[in-house]
Amino acid sequence: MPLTLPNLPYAPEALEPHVDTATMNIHHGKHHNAYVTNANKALEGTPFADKDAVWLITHLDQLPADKMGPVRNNAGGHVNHSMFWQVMAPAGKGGGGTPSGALGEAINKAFGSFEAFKEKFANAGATRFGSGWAWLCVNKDKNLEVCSTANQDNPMMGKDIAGCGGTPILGCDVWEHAYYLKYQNRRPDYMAAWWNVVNWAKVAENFAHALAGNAWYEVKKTADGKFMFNLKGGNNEVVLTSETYNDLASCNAGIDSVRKSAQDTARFDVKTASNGQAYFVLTASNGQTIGKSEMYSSPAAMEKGIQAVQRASGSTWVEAV
Ligand code: MN3
Repeated sequence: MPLTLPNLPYAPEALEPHVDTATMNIHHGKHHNAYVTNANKALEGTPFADKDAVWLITHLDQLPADKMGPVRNNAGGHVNHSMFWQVMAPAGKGGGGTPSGALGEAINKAFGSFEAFKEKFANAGATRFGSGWAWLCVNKDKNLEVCSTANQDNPMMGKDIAGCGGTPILGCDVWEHAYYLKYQNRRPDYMAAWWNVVNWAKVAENFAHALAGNAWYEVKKTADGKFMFNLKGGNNEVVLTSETYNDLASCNAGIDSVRKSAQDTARFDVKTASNGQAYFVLTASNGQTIGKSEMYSSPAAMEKGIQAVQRASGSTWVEAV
């Protein structure tokens, strides 16, 4: 399915006076829409036309050379803006305030205080020359980091491409199109006002998913020259063991189908082994068996395994060993 423009989760005027209505209408209806249209145009008729946007920006090196630039910019723009609308909410109605709970604690731990974090984040946005984004990310060690990227790059593209890596949980668009109508050249004023509409509950949800999503796929070559993968949870336990594949490309396709299944069409068939332990079989929407889990001592333990598979989609690292 081609990429589609998501609806705004609030009315375009809902973020007034901090983000003005005209900017919201043009930003969502014209700019974001153009990224979606142009990404679809670039991928039309290719085997990548039905890939999800996160897959695309995390597999740029697998695209034909002439598609890499357009997909980097336009699927990147789509991913970035899709998050941007979600991490904002009307001031006083979900927007503004201070992060609490695990996120608040992690911010204090990483930056010293919420105020120190805000200063670092604002500085990342203010010093980004030209167009780009300021980000709060969960890095591979599960710590919080602030960074900025140029244009429509996203930390999920990886450090080699985007200049910084990690799973973003908050992003601020610092392109002029995000603020110029109201703030003209005063980017710092826009960023200062933007805190009034940051939806910390959503950022906390992103944080929880990013931590849990540190599950990863471990690709292995078997003794007889075939390939298989393990899906490993955040604490490195094996959640799922795949079938064997004749080549690496098929193995990677298997990983993609797990990611997609876990997002959309997962069928987790629960089985009981003769010794009373439980396991599950993950079956693709076309009926093909993707893999089976390890044995679990209890249904509750198995439920955790299923949840780990579901969470791993969208934020995984593929590593060959
Ligand atoms: Mn924008």
